Amino acid sequence: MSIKFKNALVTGGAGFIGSHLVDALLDEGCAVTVLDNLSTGHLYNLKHIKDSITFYKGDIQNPKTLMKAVRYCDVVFHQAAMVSVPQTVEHPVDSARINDIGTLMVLDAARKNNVRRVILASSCAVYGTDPNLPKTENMQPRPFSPYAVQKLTGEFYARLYYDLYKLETVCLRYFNVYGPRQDPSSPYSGVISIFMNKAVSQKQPLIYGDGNQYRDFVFVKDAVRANLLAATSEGAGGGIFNVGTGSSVRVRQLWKEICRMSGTDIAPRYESPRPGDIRESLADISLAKSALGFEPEYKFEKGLEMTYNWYKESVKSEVPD
Ligand code: UD2
Repeated sequence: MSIKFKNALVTGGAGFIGSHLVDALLDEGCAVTVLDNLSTGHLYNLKHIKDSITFYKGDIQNPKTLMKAVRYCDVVFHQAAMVSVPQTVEHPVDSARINDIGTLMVLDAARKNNVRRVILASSCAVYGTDPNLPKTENMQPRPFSPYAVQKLTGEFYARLYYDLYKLETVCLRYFNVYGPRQDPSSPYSGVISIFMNKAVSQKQPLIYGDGNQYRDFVFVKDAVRANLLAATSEGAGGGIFNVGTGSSVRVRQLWKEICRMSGTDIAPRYESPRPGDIRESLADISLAKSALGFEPEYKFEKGLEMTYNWYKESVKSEVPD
């Protein structure tokens, strides 16, 4: 891909998706600045490129640090957030400060520094309780967590900055992103990271419900490509796009696949469904295809294998979490 910008800021660049994005931007010859308060991100994720980036340890809510980080950037990828849904349920006000005010501050810093385009990490959480599948961007959002409301608010602000200030903004609604570097250590971590951790340490996984619930799992490198396309595609400004694959995998089937890959044969433990969980999730990605040229490149088996290899290696080298 040939990108048309030289200087990029990645907020949350030490995190799971952010750090992969930093790698891709460097590969494209971009000068990259990272702003991260390391609350959930890890310097470990940037160790291999630490001499090639400008790193600011700081909060998006600190105007001074934010202005310093955004200066000279033509594109901002805003990944920093409180990313756990249950955490935002426990801390609705604190999370709103980070996810709403923080996002507004990033947009405003971009406006004041004449940034060309801002890409916001949004979420399929905004679809909430709507049972219709697959999800299309024109469905009425029905958020049912503070996290979902906050992501939706970010989208509204993005659109407002586009209309009012002519700042080009693009919102990407991530479905279930997975891959190397996803931190499995919290009970609210992504199911793939938890299952990988169980498989490599030969422990029994827990399946909530009957395991027939399904998700649209998208490999992190595909999510990164969607970001680069969103930053470069003509006419994408003001848009909102699903980032998924358009196909789904059941949780039960996911564990089976990981067992096959790892030579494990541990039967999962089943518990009642997790409160608030949606049953099924699936993206319609036709808009991202037609407007951005987005096409997922990693088949599920391939992405899962790359992820498994990473977890296997990181257990060997005892990656700090
Ligand atoms: C995803 C996003 C979340 C939000 C939400 C919107 C992740 C990590 N989270 O939550 O940020 O956007 O979508 O709907 O991408 N499960 C098990 N065993 C486990 C862990 C999970 O059975 O040990 C099940 C869980 O009950 C659910 C499925 O796996 O049915 C996926 O869970 P998840 O936490 O990975 O992601 P999800 O879809 O709840």
